[in-house]
This record gives sequence, C-alpha cells and structure tokens, in this order.
Amino acid sequence: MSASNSSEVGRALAEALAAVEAAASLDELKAARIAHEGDRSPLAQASAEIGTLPPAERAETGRRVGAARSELREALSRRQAQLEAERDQQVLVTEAVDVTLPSARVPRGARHPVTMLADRLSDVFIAMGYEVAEGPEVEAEWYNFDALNIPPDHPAREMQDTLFVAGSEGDSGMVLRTHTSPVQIRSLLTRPLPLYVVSPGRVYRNEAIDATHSPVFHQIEGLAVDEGLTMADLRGAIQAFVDAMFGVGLRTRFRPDYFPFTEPSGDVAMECHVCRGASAKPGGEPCRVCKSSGWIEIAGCGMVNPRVLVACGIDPDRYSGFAFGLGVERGLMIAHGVTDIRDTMDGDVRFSRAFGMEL
Ligand code: FA5
Repeated sequence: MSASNSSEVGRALAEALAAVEAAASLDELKAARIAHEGDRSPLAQASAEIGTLPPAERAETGRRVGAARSELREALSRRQAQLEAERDQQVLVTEAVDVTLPSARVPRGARHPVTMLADRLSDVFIAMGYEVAEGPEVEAEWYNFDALNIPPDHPAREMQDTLFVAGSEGDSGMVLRTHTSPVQIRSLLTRPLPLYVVSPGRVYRNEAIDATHSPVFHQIEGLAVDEGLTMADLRGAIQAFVDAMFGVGLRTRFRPDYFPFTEPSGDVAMECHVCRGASAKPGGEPCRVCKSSGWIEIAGCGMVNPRVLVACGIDPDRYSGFAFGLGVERGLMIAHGVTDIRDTMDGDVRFSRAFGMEL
C-alpha cells in the first residue's frame, strides 16, 4: 500500500477496526493486534514509508497515518477492556463455588485397635516405672529358644510351631520370633540392673488360621529383675495391671503351668469382667465371654528361671525376677467381645471405626 494514498490508509484502518470488533476473545484480539498494529501491518509499513515521501507530502501523510494508528490503538484498548470484563464475568459464573454443597470427605487415618490396645497395655506398665524395650522380628534362634532354656532337642521347642528363615546354605539359625520373650534376653544383656521392661511386638507361628488363632499376632511381655523379687511382686504387678485395664475389684487367679524360661510358671486368669463370676455360681445366667467359668485366662507368667539369668551373666543368688506375656489380639477379643480374630486383621475400617478414632 502507499502511505500517501488516503483511501488505502482508510481501508487499512477500516479492516483493522473490523478485525478488532470481530475479535471474540482475548486470543483473537491479540492476533488482530499483531496483524494490524504489528511491525508488518499495513499501517506500520505506511508509517515507515513516510520518510521516503517527497517533503511536501510528509506532514499531511504523517498526520493521516498517525491519526489512523491512534484510532486503531484506542479501538484495541477499548476492545481489550471489554473482553477482559467479559472474561471476568464468565469466571465468576463458571468458577462459582457452592459453599453449601457437602464436601468430599477424606477420613483421617487412625491407629489400629490392636496398636491402641498394645499402647494402652504398655502405658499401664510405663506408669509403674517400666521402660519399653523392643527386639527384631527376624530373630536368632539363640535368643528365641536357647537362651530361654529351650535347647535344640527340648520338646518345648515343639510347643511353638516355628517359621524358620532359610539361609543361602540351608539353616540360617534365624527364625521369625515365636514370642516376645527373646526381648527379655536382649534386655538382660544390654541394660543395667535392676531392670523393669515391657515389650510389645509382632510374633509369628506356623499355625493355621481360625477364629482364635493366627499365624501373625501381637504379644506384650513384661520382665522385672531386681534384688529380692518374689511371686508376691509378680501377683502385685498383674493385679495392678488388671485394676488399670478393667477397674478395681476383679480378682486374679494363678494356676501352675509350664514355660522353660520361668520356674515356677503359671497361667493368670482374671475374674470375668462381664459376669464378675456370677455365671459360674449355681443358678447364674450363662456368660458368653468366660463361657460361664467365671474366669478368663489372660497371661502366661512365672519367676525368671535362674538358668536364664546365668545365660545372661547375672548372679541368680543375688537377683531374681518375674516375667509375663499375653496376646494382644486375644486381649482385644476378651475386652470387646470380638468373636473372630480374623476381624482384627482383614483391614475393614468398619471394624476399626467401632473403637473410635485415636491418632
Ligand atoms: C508364650 O508365648 C510365652 N512367651 C509367654 C510368657 C512370657 C510366659 C513370659 C511366661 C513368661 P504362649 O505360647 O502361651 O506363651 O502365648 C502367649 C499368649 O499369646 C497366649 O496366651 C495367647 O493369648 C497368645 N497366642 C498364642 N498363640 C496365638 C495365636 N496363634 N493367635 C493369637 N494369639 C495367640
């Protein structure tokens, strides 16, 4: 186009204004701006051409092209403002948030009831001055059996069906611990005396799963070694524990049992917290929780066998101790009337929810 040709300048301006008007979005307006106001646009070229015109034509042409360009600039900025206002209006509509709609709730995670109970059981002993001790789940046979007075050929080894860890050349000497009692040995070997520890943890047994047995479950173990400890101290600790868990007033009962690492050994039962022994009395209502026996077995226990103390380099003439161990899932089942241990492990939140949320 020729800058001096007024009708060409007028046409370029008209085309530019039409393009600006036709732009329906900010992107389209940007394209129109590049095409009609950019360096290669007809009006910009006309402007560049002015210097090449004969001097007499320059002023008039310059005025005309300048006026056209400023009219275009104004049209562009007007349209820009319009389109921005339209966009803002649209955003208000399309991105409107209805704050009255129910939110998509992501429930907060919580600790599992078995973990909560294990913590609560530990807390009872921590309050009595015990420390928490932990050990590995893949354990050396020596800790799991030998140091606990269960040598390789001892029939007691059969009492706990063991899962052995294969080594590269057969026997690795390692097992998945069958109970938390190896933590007794680890504690006796590493901690100073007197010693009061409680050890919650996961244990494994080569057992078929049924309503009351699982191949993976949790135990909590207590161990006290001090000068002059007797069975009376063991009874006192167990009674304090039952009082703390179920409220004061339930009696405990000790009966002889056998564990190689305690001598004498016993099993502890507490009076049924549901019927309080009434179901076992003549004419009493039947009780599902204690099967109308009036008692619920809660733990194995005993005085630490002097052979265990000797294996850990402790003088059994000076020190004595007591120990006890109980199953956490079984404890949960007793306390809350859970009839199938599988409910504690199949991960259904409806089960956990019944115990409330504790983070
Ligand atoms: C022991 O494991 C001993 N270490 C307990 C002990 C510790 C005695 C310290 C003396 C001194 P036992 O094998 O009975 O004992 O297991 C203890 C508890 O674990 C049982 O009373 C029961 O509550 C729980 N338990 C045992 N086997 C299973 C299983 N397969 N599934 C769920 N709980 C189990």
